[in-house]
Amino acid sequence: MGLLQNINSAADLRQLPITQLPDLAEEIRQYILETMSRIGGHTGASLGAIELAVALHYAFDTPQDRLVWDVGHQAYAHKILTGRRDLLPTIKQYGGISGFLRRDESEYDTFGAGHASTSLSAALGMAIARDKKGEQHHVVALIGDASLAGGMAMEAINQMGHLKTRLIVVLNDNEMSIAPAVGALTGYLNRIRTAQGYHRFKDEVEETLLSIPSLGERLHHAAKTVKDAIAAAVLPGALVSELGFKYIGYVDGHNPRALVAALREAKQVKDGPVIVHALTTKGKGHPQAEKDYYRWHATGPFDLKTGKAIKSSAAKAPTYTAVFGSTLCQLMESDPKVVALTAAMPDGTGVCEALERFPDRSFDVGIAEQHCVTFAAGMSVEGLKPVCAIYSTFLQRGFDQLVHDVCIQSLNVKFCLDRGGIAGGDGPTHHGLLDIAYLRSVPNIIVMAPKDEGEMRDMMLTMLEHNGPAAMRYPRGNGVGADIERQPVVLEVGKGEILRDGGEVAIVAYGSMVHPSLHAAENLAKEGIETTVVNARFVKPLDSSLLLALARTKRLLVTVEEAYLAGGFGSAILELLEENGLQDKVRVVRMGIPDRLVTHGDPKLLLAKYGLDADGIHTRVRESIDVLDDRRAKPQKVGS
Ligand SMILES: Cc1ncc(C[n+]2csc(CCOP(=O)(O)OP(=O)(O)O)c2C)c(N)n1
Repeated sequence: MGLLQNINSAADLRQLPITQLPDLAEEIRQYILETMSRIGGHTGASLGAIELAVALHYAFDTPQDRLVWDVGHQAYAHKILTGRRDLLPTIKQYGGISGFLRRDESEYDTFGAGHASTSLSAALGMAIARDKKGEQHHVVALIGDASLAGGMAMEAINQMGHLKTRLIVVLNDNEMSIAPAVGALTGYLNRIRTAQGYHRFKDEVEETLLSIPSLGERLHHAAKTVKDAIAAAVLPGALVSELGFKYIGYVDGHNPRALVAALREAKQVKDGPVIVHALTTKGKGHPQAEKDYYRWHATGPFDLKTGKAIKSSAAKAPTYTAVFGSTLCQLMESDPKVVALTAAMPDGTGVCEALERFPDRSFDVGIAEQHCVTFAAGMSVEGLKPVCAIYSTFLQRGFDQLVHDVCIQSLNVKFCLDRGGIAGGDGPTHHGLLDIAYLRSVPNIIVMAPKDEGEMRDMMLTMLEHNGPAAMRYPRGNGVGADIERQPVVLEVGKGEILRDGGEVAIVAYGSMVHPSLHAAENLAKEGIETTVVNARFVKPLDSSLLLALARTKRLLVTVEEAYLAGGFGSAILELLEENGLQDKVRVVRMGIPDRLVTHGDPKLLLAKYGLDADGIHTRVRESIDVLDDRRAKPQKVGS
C-alpha cells in the first residue's frame, strides 16, 4: 500500500498529483479484493466505483462539498479514502463499520442510505438549503443506472429541472442493477452510448467524405441529414433540454483523469443541474467478477485467485428463498392465474426460477416497489392472482399502495416478504422488523408466518386459496430441515396449533420463534417446569378462541416474536385480552425487539442479544415465573 497507507482523509488524497490517481485506485482495488475474499461484502458493486470515489474526492472539497451516495453498497472506496481504511475488515460485522452510509459514522457520509433512489431528493434538499443560507459549496449525488429508474429519483429529477438549482448528478452506469437492469430508461441510456459511439464514427466518416474531390461535398450533405435525424432520435435530448439538465459525457468511469476533468467541467455550471454520465464495469479488476458481474454484485468469501466461492461444507437445509422459488413454480404450474413479481431482486427473492420457466407470467419491475404493488392490484382486478415477492424492508416503500390500492379494495394480491426479521450484516436499513406492525394495522389483509419451510409451502397454498389480500413473512437463511416433499395443505385461516400442552405457562410464538420456543420448553421441562407451546401461525386474524382459553387457564402467557414489540403480535394479544375483559386474568410477558435500532451483525448473535433464542426464552420464562411466585408469596397491598 505505497500510496494508500498515507491517505487518512480526502484532504490527503488531494495532495497527490493527478498522475498518481490510477496507481492509488489500483491499490484500493487490491485492498478491497483481498479483504472481501476473506469476509465477503458488496464486492462487485464497490470494485466498479473505485475510480469514481477517487475522482469525486479529488475534484471536490469534501466534506465541505456534499457528496451523497445512493444506496451506499458501492461506497467501500469512499470509506477507505475518508478515514476508515483500517476498519474495512470489520465491515458489516457486529461492532464494525456499516456496509452502507451512516451519518453517525463519518462526516463524509452526508446522508444515510441503504435503500435505493433516495440520493437525488436528499441532494436537492441540501442544495436548496445551501442557497437559502447563502453558502457556496457544491452538492453532488452519485446514483446507479438502476436506482435512477426508481420512482423517487424520477420525482426528484422532475423537480430539479423545474427549480434549476445548482447541483451535480453523477450517473454510475454499468447497465446493471443487482440483476441486469430492466426498463425503458435502460434502453434510453443504451441509446446515449450508441449515439456517442455513432457520432465519433460519423465524424470520422464525414472527414473522409470531405476529402473526396468534387463528389465529397454532396455526399457529405446527404450524410449530415441522415446524421441529424438519427442524432435527434438518440441523443440525451430529453434529459438535457426537456428536463432542464446539462449533460457531460459519457466518460470512462475507470479513468480518474477523465473523470476529474468531467467533474471540474460540471463545477463550472452555475445555472442549473448537470449530469455527468460515467460508464463503469461492475466487478472491475477481477477477471471472474467482470465476467460474472451478476453474481458478484455482492459475495461471500472467495478464493482470490480463482474467484470461486468458499462455502462451509456442513450440509444445510435449503433456504426459505429457494423453497419459496420452487414452490411458486409448482403453484404457477397448477394455476395459470398465478403471476410472479419482483422489484429488482429476482435472485434474492427466488423469483428467478419463475422468470425463467414462466417468462409470460413473471415480471421484474426494477427498483419500483410502489409500482410493483399497484401493478399487481391492476392485474388482480382482472382476475389474475399476483404474488409480490418483496423483502420485508423494501415493502415499506410500497405501504400506501398496499393500503390504498390493495387492501381498501380488498384485492387478491399476495405479499411474500423475504428477510422478515433480522437481516444480518446489512443492518438497520435492511432488517425486516416493522412488517408485523405495519401489516397488522391494515383492514382486510391476513398476515401469517411459517414455523419452517414445510409450513411455508402450506401457507403459500393457503394464500392463493384465500380470496383477498394476504401476506406471509419468513426469515433470511436456511430452513430447519422440514419435509418439503409432501403435498402442501390449505391451513384454516386464523387458527394456530398447540405443539406442546401442559403447565401454568403458555409460550405463544410465530414464524422463526416457534422452534426456539419449543427448545426452551424442552429445557424448562428438564427443570420440572411444564409449558404449553403454541405456534400461532396467523398474526391476523388471531386465533382468539385459543388465546382466550389460554388466558383463562394459565398464569403466564409469554409471546415471542422476531419483530418490533411496538404494534407487534404481543400487542395484538394485549388488545384481545383487553377487549374481552381478561387483561387482569393472566400475566403477559412480551418478547421481541425493543424500540431501538438494531445494528448490523450475525443474526444469531443479534437474536441472542435480545433474548430471542432458546436460552433467552428459557431464562425469561423462568424469571417471569419467579416474579409471579414472589408476588404469590408476598400478597401486594393496595397502594404498595
Ligand atoms: C428500495 C430498494 N429496493 C431494492 C434494493 C436492493 N438493491 C441494492 S443495490 C441494488 C441495485 C442497484 O443498482 P444500481 O443503482 O445500478 O447500482 P450498481 O449496484 O449497479 O452500482 C438493488 C436492487 C434497495 N437497496 N432498495
